[in-house]
Amino acid sequence: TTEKTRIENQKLVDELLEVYPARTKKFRKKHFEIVDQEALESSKCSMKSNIKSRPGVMTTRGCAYAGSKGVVWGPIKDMIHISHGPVGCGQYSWGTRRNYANGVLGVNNFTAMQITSDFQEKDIVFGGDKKLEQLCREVKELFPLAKGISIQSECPVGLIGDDIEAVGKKMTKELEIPVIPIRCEGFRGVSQSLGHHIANDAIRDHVMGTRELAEAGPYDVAIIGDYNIGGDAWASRILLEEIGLRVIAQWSGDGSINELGITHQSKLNLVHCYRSMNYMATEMEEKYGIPWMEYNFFGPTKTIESLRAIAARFDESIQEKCEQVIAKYKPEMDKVIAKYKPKLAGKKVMLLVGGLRARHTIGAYEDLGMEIVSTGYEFAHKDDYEKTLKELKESTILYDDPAAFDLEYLAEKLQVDLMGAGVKEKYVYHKMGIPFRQMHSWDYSGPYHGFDGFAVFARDMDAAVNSPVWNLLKNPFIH
Ligand code: CFM
Repeated sequence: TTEKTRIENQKLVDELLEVYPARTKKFRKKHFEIVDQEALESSKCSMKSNIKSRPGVMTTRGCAYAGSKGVVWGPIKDMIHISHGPVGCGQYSWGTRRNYANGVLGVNNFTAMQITSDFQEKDIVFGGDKKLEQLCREVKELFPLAKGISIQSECPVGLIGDDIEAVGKKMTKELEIPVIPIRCEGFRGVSQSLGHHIANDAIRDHVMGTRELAEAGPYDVAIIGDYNIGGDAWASRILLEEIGLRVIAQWSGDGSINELGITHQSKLNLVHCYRSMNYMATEMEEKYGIPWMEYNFFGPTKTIESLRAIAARFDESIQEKCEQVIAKYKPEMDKVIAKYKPKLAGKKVMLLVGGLRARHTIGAYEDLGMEIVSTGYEFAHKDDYEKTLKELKESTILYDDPAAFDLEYLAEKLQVDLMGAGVKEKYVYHKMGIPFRQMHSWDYSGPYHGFDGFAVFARDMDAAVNSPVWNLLKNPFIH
């Protein structure tokens, strides 16, 4: 029974925590929760989250710079994003997120570039503002069609007290394109999450409401928080358009600065990644009265549910088209399920993703008959955990900012059939003989959003779990 599993799982987590020294154990204990009936009924979660990682305990989190440059601003394709500071941050985050964008590289798409001020000792001692000005001028000369520049601060910029705001003002005037300073120094906050917030605030202060839509329509919507990983936003956009809506902006996958500037004229903001962009949705609601809603385009069950909920915000013509679209794709989706469910039903899945997907992808796994036995986040907040509870069954193990050891211990003891996390985890699990899928980058695959995405998702999960290679591998660690 689930009650019995819950007690067993509680014991498992207690055993896991035994390896830690007393104080660390006390601290880390608050980052685990075994879902029980009470939590399910109340949707109240006692999980501690969004607090500093325990020193010495390996964390998979990123930093504020990652959250701003890598996540929110980086995908804006027609701007140059300067990694301002020492060369490493820009270099090691170069091309690591699969945010696809249309356009011609170097002309109207700069997403594949790594532009950095490459701080040297001299810049740390005497300040880097002059160098930054020079860099902005060079950018304008090299890429005259770039529609703006963002300055993404790395740690030292904040530590030495450079005035990038003054540089931004001066350069905006001189170069006649927006030059936007962003104070996303990596040391701020406890993870990339504060970087999202800082990046959102910079959009609010420098871009929101600055442009006008040539012709506004009754069905104008904006996609907020889809980064077009492996083409996700494209697979989502076509569905919204098919039900008769007009997508006026994509935040920020395959997006442009103009799209950011006109979004205050949207009729409804559709929020996919709540964690990274809820700030802007509420901002536009407060300032311009634009309603927003969350949706989930992973797996046919959630996609259909979401499409209907979106259509319900509009008139009957949209609702009618929505039903036609569902009727059109449903047989295709049933075919995908008929093909893969028999091979995947009952398989146990464990997940660790950033701040959203650990709950948003659950429905897609369940559409294939797979079961989530344990899930959690790197940097989610309390509201994310409470939203997650609605997707979980009793006895599921929930964790926050887990250490590599925690995950490996649980994966082994729970005998999971599939682990879904990031590249830092992947090869450890392969060595353990456990099938693995990257749930950040989609493992060089995708899209996973929408109906098109589900066909790819199902194929990929089957390929991972049922690969004959696992039979050839004798696991040296598990016997
Ligand atoms: Fe949102 Fe994301 Fe995520 Fe995220 Fe990220 Fe990402 Fe993520 Mo990696 S914006 S919170 S900071 S859905 S990069 S596209 S996969 S950790 S779960």
